[in-house]
Amino acid sequence: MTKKFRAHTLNEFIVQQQNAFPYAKGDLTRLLGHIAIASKIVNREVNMAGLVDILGETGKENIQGETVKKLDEFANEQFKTVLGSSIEVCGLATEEEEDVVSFESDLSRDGKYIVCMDPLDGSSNIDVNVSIGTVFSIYRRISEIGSPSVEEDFLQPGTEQVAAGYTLYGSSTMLVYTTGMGVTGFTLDPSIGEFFLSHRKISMPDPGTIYSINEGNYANFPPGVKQYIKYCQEIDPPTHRPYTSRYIGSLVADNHRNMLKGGIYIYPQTTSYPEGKLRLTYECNPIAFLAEQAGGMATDGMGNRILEIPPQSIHQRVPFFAGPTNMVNQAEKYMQINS
Ligand code: AHM
Ligand code: MG
Repeated sequence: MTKKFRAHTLNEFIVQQQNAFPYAKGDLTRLLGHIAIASKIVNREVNMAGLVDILGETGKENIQGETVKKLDEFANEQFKTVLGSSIEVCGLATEEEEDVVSFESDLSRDGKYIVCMDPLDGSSNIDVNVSIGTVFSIYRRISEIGSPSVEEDFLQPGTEQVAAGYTLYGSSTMLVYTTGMGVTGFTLDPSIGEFFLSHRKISMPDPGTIYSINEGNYANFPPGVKQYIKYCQEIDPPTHRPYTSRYIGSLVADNHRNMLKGGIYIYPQTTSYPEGKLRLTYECNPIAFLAEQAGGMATDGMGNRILEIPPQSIHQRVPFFAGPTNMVNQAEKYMQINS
């Protein structure tokens, strides 16, 4: 007998989840739907990037002095347009904008939520057809509904996230998100433009067997990280060491693989980035929320849970250690011995 197959779309799934909360009005459901739509538009451009003349640099620099690629700019504009015309979001903070963007229409001012995001992360991989991603965090605003959003709305600790996720533009396109009830993954069927449920209750294998770090920076790593790398490389079959080294250089893709296969991601403080490279509000917090929801953890390597670090500014950087609990604890141990 053929097994009956019932495909769940992303929309069906988020509506089902909403039904678990009798007082939910559907705003978050619609907001996640809007993020999915903008992601599909970005996905279309990412896929066409080699064909249309969109690759290459704009010649401009973003506020952090990094070169802005055309696709980064395109993605930023798409999310701004889609979220700005939605009625659920009153403001947006992105990697490409120095200040928060407050949506000023009457409808937007009534929006309950703010979004922090990196519209297209992994810029160094754009031109070379390697996986990149969109990563986002959603918070309930703390300013009064009906007024413009204010910076404090965006400086809430990660523990206050209502939802977080990413879209991975990889060999297939996936949207993975959490609302604090586990992590769920959806894969885009490009022929009909629909995300289908493909990964239920993602759970990180622990301990894993992969470590992901840019070892080219080895000489500039803190002693604890250097020792942890040596630990990963030691031969000890009962603990599955040496671990495999995998590093794409795209936060989303590296953490996606690690979450599915079991691996630790580390971007520590270095000489060039004394505070770490990754941004707390729109890169580390969403990945940390997902890591915890998949059974893992995320810290700054100095004993602090990422989600509890109070952001001082929207572009604040932080050292980042994320992965299965046993692996992150082990790395933390080496960091502490050497501090
Ligand atoms: P970006 O926001 O400019 O793309 O930088 C963030 C990226 C992450 O995706 C990635 O994990 C990291 O930077 C890679 O940095 P490096 O090239 O220094 O290893
Ligand atoms: Mg980024």
